Amino acid sequence: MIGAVYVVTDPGAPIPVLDQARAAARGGAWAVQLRDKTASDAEIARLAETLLAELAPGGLRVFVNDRVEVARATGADLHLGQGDGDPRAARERIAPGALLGLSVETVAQCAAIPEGVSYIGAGPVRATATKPDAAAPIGTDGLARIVAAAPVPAIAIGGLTAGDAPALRRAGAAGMAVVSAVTRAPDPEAATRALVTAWRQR
Ligand code: TZP
Ligand code: MG
Repeated sequence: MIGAVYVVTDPGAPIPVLDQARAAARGGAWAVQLRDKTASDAEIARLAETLLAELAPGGLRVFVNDRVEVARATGADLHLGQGDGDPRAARERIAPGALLGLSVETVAQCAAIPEGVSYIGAGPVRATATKPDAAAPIGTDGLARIVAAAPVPAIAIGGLTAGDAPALRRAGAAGMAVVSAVTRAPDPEAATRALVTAWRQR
């Protein structure tokens, strides 16, 4: 149910968000997340509807970050940060078949993962320039501790590249999420494919 490669889009990257998502889908990503702190709900909804119509039929999961009502209105999946409001309330608002993700930075936060959360985003595993307010990196050891404490699959995030895939798998992650490794790559589709290939290698 949770796939290997999850690409989070970045409106600050060199190519448009829709093209980032399309490249990720062509490259074999399991999911994309629309993450934009400043766009309006209407803009995010329009992007989500476009991606759902184009790419969900091929199996891509489409998440919106921190927009409960956009997820409800479009049928998209939802990802929440720790400060984004009550995941239980969000679960009640979104479609029964929609996935719900929650960011987790510490083992302590694993005790507060309510039923109805589908996966956690665990990190930042490594230092990241993409999220200036990110907590200190937890490393693959910290990731393994969170994996052990969490009642749901963990998707690693933060400063990750294809070379990290083996260590993330050893730590027990269900998948890996990236922003810059795909959205700022010279060839985002090839970069996504490289992540998928690295994840499958064993
Ligand atoms: N949450 C924790 S780290 C991060 C988010 C959204 C940013 C990851 O970006 P990158 O470019 O893959 O380091
Ligand atoms: Mg948030």
